[in-house]
Amino acid sequence: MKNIAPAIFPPNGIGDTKPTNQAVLDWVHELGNLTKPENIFWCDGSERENEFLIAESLKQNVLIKLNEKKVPRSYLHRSNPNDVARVEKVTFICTPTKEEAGPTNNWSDPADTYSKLYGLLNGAMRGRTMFVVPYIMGPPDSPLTKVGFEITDSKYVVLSIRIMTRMGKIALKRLGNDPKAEWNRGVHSLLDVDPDRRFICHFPQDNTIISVGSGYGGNVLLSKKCFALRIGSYLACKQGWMAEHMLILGVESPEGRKHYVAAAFPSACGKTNFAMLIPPAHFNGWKVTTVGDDIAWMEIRDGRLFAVNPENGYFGVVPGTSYKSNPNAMKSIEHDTLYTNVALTDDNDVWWEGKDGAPPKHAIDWRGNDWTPDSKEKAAHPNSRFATPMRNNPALDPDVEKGEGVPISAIIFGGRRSDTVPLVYEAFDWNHGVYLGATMASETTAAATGTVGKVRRDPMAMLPFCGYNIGDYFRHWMDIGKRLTNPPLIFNVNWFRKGENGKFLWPGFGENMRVLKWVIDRCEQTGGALKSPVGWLPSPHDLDLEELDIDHKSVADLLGIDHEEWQKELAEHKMFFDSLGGVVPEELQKQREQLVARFNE
Ligand code: OXD
Ligand code: MN
Repeated sequence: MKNIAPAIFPPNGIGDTKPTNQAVLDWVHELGNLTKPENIFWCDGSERENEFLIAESLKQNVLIKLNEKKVPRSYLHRSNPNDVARVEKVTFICTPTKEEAGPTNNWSDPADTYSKLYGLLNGAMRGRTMFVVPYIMGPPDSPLTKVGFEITDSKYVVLSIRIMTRMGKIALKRLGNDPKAEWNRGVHSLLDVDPDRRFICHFPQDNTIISVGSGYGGNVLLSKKCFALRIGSYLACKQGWMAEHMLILGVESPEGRKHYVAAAFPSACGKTNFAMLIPPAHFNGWKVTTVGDDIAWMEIRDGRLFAVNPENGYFGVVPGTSYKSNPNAMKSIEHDTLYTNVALTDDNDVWWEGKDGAPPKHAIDWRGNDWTPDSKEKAAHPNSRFATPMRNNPALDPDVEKGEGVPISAIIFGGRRSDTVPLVYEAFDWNHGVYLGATMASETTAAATGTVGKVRRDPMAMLPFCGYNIGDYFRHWMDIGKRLTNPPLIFNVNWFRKGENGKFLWPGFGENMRVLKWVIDRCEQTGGALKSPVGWLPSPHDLDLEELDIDHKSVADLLGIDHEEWQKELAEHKMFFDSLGGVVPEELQKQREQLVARFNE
């Protein structure tokens, strides 16, 4: 087998920051004996270490240095063309019983899976360096913050984790020496990047993840989807908090009144764009700030929900990102950014479909082949990504490091739906809001392998990320509601509704501020609404549509409830709940019956 990750040999003073916690040392020792690396590199997160790893990655062609003038301190990585997205069909939740993983997860028996994976890992790091990467998820002094370690043989993973988390000594300090302290064990090996030997396995009871055979971010940056969401959601249910696939943003009025909103959208549906929204000129004086763009960890304090962003960087979808769609993202990725699977121009700049300006006359595409505007293939892979530190974001919220988190006034659910679902509506109460989340659906995207554009139910955008039985997850949401004396209001949005001509009815992007403003008005009890069978709906004059080029018919279509479409939708809700095989809590079944009854009134 060709060694795709040859060992590197650091000089003294680099790669030798060994933790002192005996449990960590024992675990690394065990994995070292199993995978038999050439050497072990103990990461400390320092600048010097990072520079050394970048230099070695350039030598081994793991990275390509980009034009220093155009994109300073930035690099391009190309993953194997067979390995460009999360693979849900080889993602497993390995709980003692199948029932604990529930009807929406692939399950496999923990003992059998450990044995299979240990077989694959046996000798897998021969001739390679084993990196031990300590990191924390959450602000340094937050009670919600958790420690993880990832063992990996990929330099790209180490460099990415350094961007995406608070990595290195800070985690060793947080963990301390208690051998019983809670920390996540993550093991990753590229093996030979063979799709037939690719498995992403979670052992929630052991706080352990083993991922083999992939080098794509979502499968291998174990801090993110694997720990912060799958294992995180399991721990959250057990410990009474919430781990959600949500962005967190702040909205401040010209008078200085500020609210925080958390929003769950499936992968590649615009969470990063929404989190970095720039209000249109009409909203002069309004400010939107980003706390997080993908994951929220939330807990209850004084009867309210408080959220932190466990991450330290953004791993966003590149194609479509432009100064028109997301100026803050563009500014964030102009420097100190690690790109994956975008195109490389002749002057070592990066390019992707949807970037501002004309396409280059010639480029090297994401597979490393020549590309011209006449090529049939895309220059950048539709799921090409940037990893960039959140510090790069000009709209970063000043309270992003606040240990107690930010108080959440509203939760928004949303999906990509061409029809049926109105632009925005509000749930009648918490449990109705849980129903909105539980039945939300979206057209699938390139973030995961499989068909693109097919409507699938994706409860709370957590279908691929809930690390335990979805029925228990719904129950957990309702239990949280019982403990909240000042719960966030819950909304559903759909930026993607299309008109009869097949064109989007809503302009989206910055104009989503108009919807956000209504959400805030509702939180402040100043916004008007009409009662509809699906929830509180704004009438056209409840939305501020001034200075927006949109006709009355489009607004009516955006806010309309088509009873025929909804009969189909209601039948699909039932089919979805039925497909879950009896795990859906009684209260949610009741919500469905009440919704049906409201349509029949
Ligand atoms: C992501 C995803 O990468 O949801 O954030 O797939
Ligand atoms: Mn995501």
